[in-house]
Amino acid sequence: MTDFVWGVATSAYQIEGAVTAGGRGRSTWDTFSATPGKTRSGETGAQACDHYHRYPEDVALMRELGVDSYRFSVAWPRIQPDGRTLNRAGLGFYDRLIDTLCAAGIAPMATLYHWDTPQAVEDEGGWLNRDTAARFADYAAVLAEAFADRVAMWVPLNEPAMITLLGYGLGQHAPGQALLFDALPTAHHQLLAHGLAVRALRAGGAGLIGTANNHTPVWAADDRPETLAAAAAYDALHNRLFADPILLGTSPAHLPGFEIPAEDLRIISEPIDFYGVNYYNPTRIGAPAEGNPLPFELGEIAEHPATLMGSPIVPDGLRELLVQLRESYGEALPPVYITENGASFAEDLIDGQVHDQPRIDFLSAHLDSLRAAIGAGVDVRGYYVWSLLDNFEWAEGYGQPFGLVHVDFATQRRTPKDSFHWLREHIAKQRG
Ligand code: IFM
Repeated sequence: MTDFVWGVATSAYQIEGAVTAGGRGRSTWDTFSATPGKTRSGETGAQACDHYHRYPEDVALMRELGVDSYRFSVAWPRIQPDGRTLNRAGLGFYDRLIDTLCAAGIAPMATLYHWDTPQAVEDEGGWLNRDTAARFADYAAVLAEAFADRVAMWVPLNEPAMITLLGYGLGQHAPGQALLFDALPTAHHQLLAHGLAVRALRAGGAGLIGTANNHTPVWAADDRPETLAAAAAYDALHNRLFADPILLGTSPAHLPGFEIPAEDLRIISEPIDFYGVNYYNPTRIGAPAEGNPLPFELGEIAEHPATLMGSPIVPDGLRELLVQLRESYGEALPPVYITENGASFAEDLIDGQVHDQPRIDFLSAHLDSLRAAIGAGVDVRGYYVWSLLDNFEWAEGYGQPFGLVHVDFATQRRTPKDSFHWLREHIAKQRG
């Protein structure tokens, strides 16, 4: 694995804080997290890890870790506070971050959108409004012009399926709408935004352009026809909703009634250079109980241990899904990067140390699984740990530490955990 890219990943709202600094506009997550009852104990990303001011220290940590690449996201409301007007001070922050990364020999991978929509764009309908895709393409063009000379890899949208399912379908994330299947236009418009952004980035001279889609192996709870139909419906919503249109240029399989017009599919399936996969766990699916408005029931995976979030720990699921992707998409699947993988565990800072052996076991087992997928013929070129820092885990607030580095949110003191030291040695060994 000598040419393999080792990286860490974060996102703007989860770490930056400084939500009014440098002319940043309000985002949907500022609004949502300030709404009583939406996040754990009303926690918000207003301060988070204060990465906006402490990025030099965080880049120094990455350098110490020895990663090749850093995947971060750009906060759209810093660049276009009202979703239209350019804010040069916002560009300035990322300009400094990117220069600091390049000086440290760390290749920047920029995600354009990791869920923090400018509130002004949301007020005009957000992802329910087709025009948001055009707004997003303008924003992508601005970023390409500013950073194409230094950003090595680009990801237009992070986990768009989660925006559709959690943000507009179930209302558990910003903007907090519970529209169930009426949320599907947000998938269409995000897909269009992806395709238009790919075109805008290419026109602006960007290097490698890809995705960061969340994938889960779907395990049917039994083999009754109604359970298999439920599993296919869930697979369509979680896995195929974005992958089929982008990779195959077709409307997603097993989603009757969700047809994307051919002229949009041509934009959406604009060729990409890599396919980013975020993997956390498999999902068990049962047939829907009477009265369930959804065509499936989420089941338990009790035979595996779980993270603090309650996600089953199934390292082999990574191999399983990568092999499935290769089988489903064949030559249409470009080289793959694992753009996120990681876990939260209950852990304490004691005498300046965090002994997070469960995270070491988690990462080690998932890397073994990744090697098995490569051995089975899947072209995987890199792996990004989620996450560099403990951070704001959306509706779960600060209660789910995912970091290789512990953050004391009262003092902002950073403490590398045992997993940080383990990964540093692991990367060094792989390089030989
Ligand atoms: O923290 C999130 C991230 O923002 C998107 N992918 C999953 C992570 C862990 O839940």
